[in-house]
Amino acid sequence: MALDHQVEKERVLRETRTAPPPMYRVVLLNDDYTPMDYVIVVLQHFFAMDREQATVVTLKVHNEGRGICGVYPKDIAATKVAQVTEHARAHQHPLQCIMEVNE
Ligand code: TYC
Repeated sequence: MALDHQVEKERVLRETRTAPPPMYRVVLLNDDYTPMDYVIVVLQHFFAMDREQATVVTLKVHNEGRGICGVYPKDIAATKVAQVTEHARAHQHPLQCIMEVNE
């Protein structure tokens, strides 16, 4: 019967649906040595922020210990973390950038 068919289709859909993949926050951590102006440039360059947004995030990290740079799929978040870390080390700054699952 058409109704049985519809009910069966709905059951199959329900049982095979998969949750969307988790997203990841990229987070900057505060330290006592990395210059503010350097952090602002990093946020503009790697996270496409304008100078004003980058300054707000930098001051948040400085005052609160950490701040979110953006939320991305896992591989993009991992690439951002690697790029920021590599850039900071190349410029002798101890800046720490991490990723964490967004729920
Ligand atoms: N606390 C640093 C200073 O006083 C500035 C800073 C901001 C460092 C953000 C890291 O992720 C950071 N120069």
